Amino acid sequence: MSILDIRVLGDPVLRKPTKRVTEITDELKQLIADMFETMYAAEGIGLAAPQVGRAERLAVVDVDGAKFTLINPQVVTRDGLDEKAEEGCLSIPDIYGDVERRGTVTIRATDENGVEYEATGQELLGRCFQHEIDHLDGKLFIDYLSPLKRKAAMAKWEKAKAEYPGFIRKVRTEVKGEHHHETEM
Ligand code: K2U
Ligand code: ZN
Repeated sequence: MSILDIRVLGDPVLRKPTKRVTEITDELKQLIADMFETMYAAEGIGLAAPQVGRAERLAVVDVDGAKFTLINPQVVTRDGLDEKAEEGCLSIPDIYGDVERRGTVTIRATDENGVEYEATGQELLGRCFQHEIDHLDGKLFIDYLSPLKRKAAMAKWEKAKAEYPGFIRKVRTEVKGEHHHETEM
């Protein structure tokens, strides 16, 4: 398995419509495994295929150990109250903003074995489902911010994006246990 580069805001792939998955090939299964590994290395709870440069309807989620592979996901119902919570995005590092979403969402998707399933998510899981499915429609959480908040976020991003030449964010693995001490003088 490998840790993939994450595409950041400005890369057109994040706004491209994604293609439905028509065949679950070994290559796609490898991509799913790499997306999980990349998500964990980036300390995320979700990751969508466009974020690793693939314009396909595929995302992965792991909220408190509840793991989901979302192939061709769709929202079936949105219920509950509108809930506002702060969101971030692995493709827009260090930018956060309050996003209002329905509290409960039921989705229908296919898993990596080609089995179709439905899942209902509330709170963080429900929000993550909606955040990832938005990615597959080229939608980002900053699109929900008020014009003023979005302007501020974009101004901050204009400065920060210099750290990501080619709109690429390299994900580093945290090497467990190895800590570098200053050499004793
Ligand atoms: O898709 C992504 O960019 C990963 C997102 C998913 C997400 C954002 C906001 C709310 C729910 C899910 C995150 O950056 S993953 C980072 C994170 C970790 C714990 C809690 C919230 C966000
Ligand atoms: Zn995101």
